[in-house]
Amino acid sequence: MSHKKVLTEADVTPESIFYDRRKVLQALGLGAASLAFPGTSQADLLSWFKGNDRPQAPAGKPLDFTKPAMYQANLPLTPEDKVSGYNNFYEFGLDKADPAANAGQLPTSPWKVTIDGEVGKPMTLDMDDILKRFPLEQRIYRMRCVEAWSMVVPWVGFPLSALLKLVEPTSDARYVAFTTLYDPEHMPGQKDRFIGGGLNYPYVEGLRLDEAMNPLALLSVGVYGKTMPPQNGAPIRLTIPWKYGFKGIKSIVHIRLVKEQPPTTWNQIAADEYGFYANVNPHVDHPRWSQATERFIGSGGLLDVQRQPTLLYNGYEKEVGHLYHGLDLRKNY
Ligand SMILES: Nc1nc2c(c(=O)[nH]1)N[C@H]1C(S)=C(S)[C@@H](COP(=O)(O)O)O[C@H]1N2
Ligand SMILES: [Mo]
Repeated sequence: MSHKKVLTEADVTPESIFYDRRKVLQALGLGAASLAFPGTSQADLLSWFKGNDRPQAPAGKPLDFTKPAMYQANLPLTPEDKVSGYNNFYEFGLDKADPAANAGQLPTSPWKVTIDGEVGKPMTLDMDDILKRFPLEQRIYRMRCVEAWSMVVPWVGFPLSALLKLVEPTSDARYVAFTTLYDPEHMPGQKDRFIGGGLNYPYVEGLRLDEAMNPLALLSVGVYGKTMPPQNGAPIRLTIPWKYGFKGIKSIVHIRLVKEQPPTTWNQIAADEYGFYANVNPHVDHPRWSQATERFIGSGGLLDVQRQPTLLYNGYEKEVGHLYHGLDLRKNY
């Protein structure tokens, strides 16, 4: 999702090669760095290349949740180590392995979320409050990154609509604006433009109110049955399965109901490439690569890259197609 380098679709690194590259890097690192730092032990260097010297997140806690039949899609899941090892979270670096290596010390408890703006009952909720108030469910969703890779993820969360109803949106509320935590001390990408890819921080996202009220729109607090790992956006993030992954803003601290369409981070940096809507669409290509197919990240390893057709609205047309009737999807990408 680098906006500077001119990428073709073939440059988007297959995850099998990504894992291989980590191994090569580790091996090379050992060799090269051993020469540069003759006093350093191989174990220390290997540890450094793996990110083992950085504090790891505490293990996820098991959550209580139901499994509504309609959301238990019968699809092969992306394995847990890939869901939480291959991430985009630019606050922790641009490499897919950076979030897992660098997000471990993100303080996620206590955590508060403020919901305000065009609402009758603005409020600030503690995470414990949120977990008590909203019954959790597991939902198995397809997840499609704009970079043309995809996963199938068992999220645990609750409908965004439940939270929005609680604060009673006024008749002036037309959009919902979301903001990620701003904490440069713990998010190195917010302090250093090189690490953070030159994005504006804090990361912001938005939805039309009717999109936000759609039953598929989920606030996720866990994955694979346990609390959310920091690299996936602990303790609470958005999951909008019919839109490109960048709409799924992580580590949310503020939800504001507003009258006008709010600014969104990737749109601010490259408006011609990342629209406000960002609905998954095989017929509307990214200016630098095709969106017709995607690389599914499954249990396979090297040489087992699975390409599959991209589905309109990521396969959720029945549930969300009506939201966009009469909208030119080429203009409103
Ligand atoms: N705050 C924040 N949220 C973010 C991002 C980010 O860099 N910062 N990356 C987005 C992108 S591009 C994707 S594809 C998804 C990835 O979510 P995952 O790592 O849980 O798969 O998070 C989205 N949410
Ligand atoms: Mo993405």
